[in-house]
Parts: sequence; structure tokens; C-alpha cells
Amino acid sequence: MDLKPDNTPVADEEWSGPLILHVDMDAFFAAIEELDNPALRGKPVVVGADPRGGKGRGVVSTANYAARRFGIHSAMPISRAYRLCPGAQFVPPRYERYVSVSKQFHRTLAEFTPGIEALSIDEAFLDCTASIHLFGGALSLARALQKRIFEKTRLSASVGVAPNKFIAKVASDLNKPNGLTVCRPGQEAAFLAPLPVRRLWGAGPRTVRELESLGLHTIGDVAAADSTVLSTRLGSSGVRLQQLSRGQDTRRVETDWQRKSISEESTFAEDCNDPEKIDRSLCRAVDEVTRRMRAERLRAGRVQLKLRYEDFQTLLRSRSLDAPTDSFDVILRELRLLLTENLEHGRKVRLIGAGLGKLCKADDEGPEQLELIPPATDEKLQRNDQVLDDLVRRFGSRVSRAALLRPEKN
Ligand code: TTP
Ligand code: MG
Repeated sequence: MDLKPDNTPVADEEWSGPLILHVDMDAFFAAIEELDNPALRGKPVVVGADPRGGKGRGVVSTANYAARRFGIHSAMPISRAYRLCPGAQFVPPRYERYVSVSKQFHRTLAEFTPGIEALSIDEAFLDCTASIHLFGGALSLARALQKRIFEKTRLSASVGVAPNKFIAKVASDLNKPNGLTVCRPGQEAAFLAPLPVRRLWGAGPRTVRELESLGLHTIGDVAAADSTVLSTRLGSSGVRLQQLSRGQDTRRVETDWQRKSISEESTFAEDCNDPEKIDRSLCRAVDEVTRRMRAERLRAGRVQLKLRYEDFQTLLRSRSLDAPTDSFDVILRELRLLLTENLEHGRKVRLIGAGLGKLCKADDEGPEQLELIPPATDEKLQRNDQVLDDLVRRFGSRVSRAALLRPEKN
């Protein structure tokens, strides 16, 4: 129970409806370095490549908050970070250590709910709707979570507490580090209204420019905008952005993803920034997962792309399909879109993977699927897949789809 300055308890008000938390560790890699090496504490710390007196190559993985005051941030060239703060402590990354702390972090979350969607090495959504009563309220639960993460890792995390994923994610970032930001049910639109449009999910630099050219600078402006103007200028994403701006987000925490999924990933022999090679690896992974899926007579309602850059930054990006499918072509098309949206040009990739989720039996579209939407596999594509599956069964993976489509160059 929280106490006011005069020591009277602050009541943790009732929470109605879904309770979603977004948790994100603060300056994760840098905080671990400070934890392990007390001599770094209180100083600006930059984790990344060796700056070699400002002439080094490579980028910043992350910087602690003291270093961020100099303008240093993730993905910035290390030479620039050096120029901004030559006196900072530059530390090479120790990925294995970060992965082990990450596992501890994710295990700690599981003490609070089974409804966890891991987003990255230091970030997750939690659906705590069913565990509120165990903690006496949403705020108490969130505080207990922060406290427990600190006990287990000696590191701080920021938490966003909200009725849905979008707002929880926005909230966790508003008061970093060690922040706890709450948006109560019913307050969604008011909470978002003063924030700049770049906080909207899916609003990249181009969309932000487009919105600003319409005179829309805050999320509240988008919420109040004429919806026909938005959809004329931004198509279907205009409609989605307006829904988000009004605090409407019905996406569920995808807890089943790991359990009900098929995935395949491969690490490049050498880190690679050749778009053609990256695409070929993706094709191969899609070929593999779609074949496994068809062999089990399943269809996928969701696809996931996994990208790990040379500095170990790992992105998981997924999207739901209009209708479940087992088609190589449809799934490859969706994953290529995700790749185009997320691949940073020129940055070297270490690993790429494809995953399929929301699996359902091919003859049972699952309870969530709309009956009016036919499966997204047209007959010709389906026949192609069947012929190729048959060939692979008879002649092995030498005739895999990726090999046929894009023969390896000699
Ligand atoms: P973030 O959570 O984005 O950043 P952070 O934890 O360092 O800082 P914040 O307090 O703002 O959350 O990423 C988690 C870790 O992932 C980060 O510590 C280092 C790594 N990372 C990279 O290596 N490169 C990148 O470009 C980014 C964004 C992160
Ligand atoms: Mg973080």
C-alpha cells in the first residue's frame, strides 16, 4: 500500500476491464555494465564498438542516462558519440551476460501472470487482468513488479499500466528511468491527447510529416481530425492511426505465440548487408516453415520476422493475416513487407528467421476467423505448393522452393 506524505494510505482504485502492462528495462546493456563494474557508476557510459580516439567504426548499442545528456543514443556512429563526450566510458558489449540477465528478467515476469508477450531482450507486455486481485490493485501490482525485478536483477525497469497494449507501451516510455506511468480506464483519449504524433504506433517519419502537413501535431489533433481527410491522405493506416489516437486498441497480448508456432532461423556465416542474400535466406526459412506447416495440415493466421543485427539488437515483428493460409507465396509476401519496413539499409544482419503463429487445422478455421473471408490460398498457388512438397518428399531438400526460385550463384 502506498503512503501519502502524512502517512495516510493512498487507495489503489478499482480497475475495470483489461489490465495491460508494458515493461522495459532502463538503459539495459549500460545498466548491466554499471552493475558489474562499480567504477563506472555515476559516469557517462557508452556500450558499443571501440571509438579509437574518434576514428573507430561501428555504432552505439546503448548509453546510460548520464551519457544521453550529451546527445548520445543507440545506433549512433561511435565516432560521433566520442566527439560528443570524449570523457565517457566506452565499454565493449558482453552479449552472453545480457542474455543471461534477460532470461532472469523474463522469468521474473512469469511470477505475475502467465500472459506474457516477450518483445525483445529487455521488454514485454503482460496481461495482468486476472492477477489484479492478488495484489490489491493495478498500481500495487505494478510497484510489486518493479520491486521484484530489482530484487532479482539489481536493475531498474520502467512500467506502463493501461487498458491496452498501445497505451501501456507509450506510458512505459514517458517517465524513464524507473518510471511508473498509469492510464486508467476511461482516461485513454485524454492521456494521449497532449502527446506528439510521433508517439503513435506505426507513425514513421513519413507519416509524421504527412500528419504535420495537415496541421496535426498532437495525438489529440489526430483524434479530432476529419476521418475522410485522414483516409484520403494515408489510406487504411489513417483509419488505424485515428483509432489509436482515440485510445482504441483491441490487440491481445499474444501469449500463445511461442507454444503454437513454427519457426526457422539461420545465422549468416558472415554478418551480411546484401539485400539479395538476406532475401534468399528469408525465402529459405519461409520454404521450410510452410512445408512443415502443410505436412501437419495446419494454416497460419500470423507471421513473424526475426532480425538480429551484428550488434545483437534483435527485432521481432509480426502481423496478422486477413485469413489463415498455408501458402508459401502469401507468407513470403507478408514477411517481405515486414522486412522492407524494418531492415535498416546498410546495417549488417547476423541472423534472420521466419515464424508462423495462430495456427489452426487446415479444415478448421478456428473460432476467431470470420466465416465470410475465404482462406487466402488460391487454387493455383495451392497446387504449386503441393507439387513442390511432393518433390521435396521424394528428392530431399535439394529441390526446396527457395532453391528452385533462386538458384544459388556459383
Ligand atoms: P532499448 O530498450 O531500446 O534501450 P535501453 O534499454 O538501452 O534504454 P531505455 O531505457 O531507453 O529502454 O534496447 C534494449 C537494449 O538493446 C539496449 O540496452 C541495447 C540493445 N540495442 C542495441 O544494441 N542497438 C539499438 O539500436 C537499440 C535500440 C538497442
Ligand atoms: Mg530498455
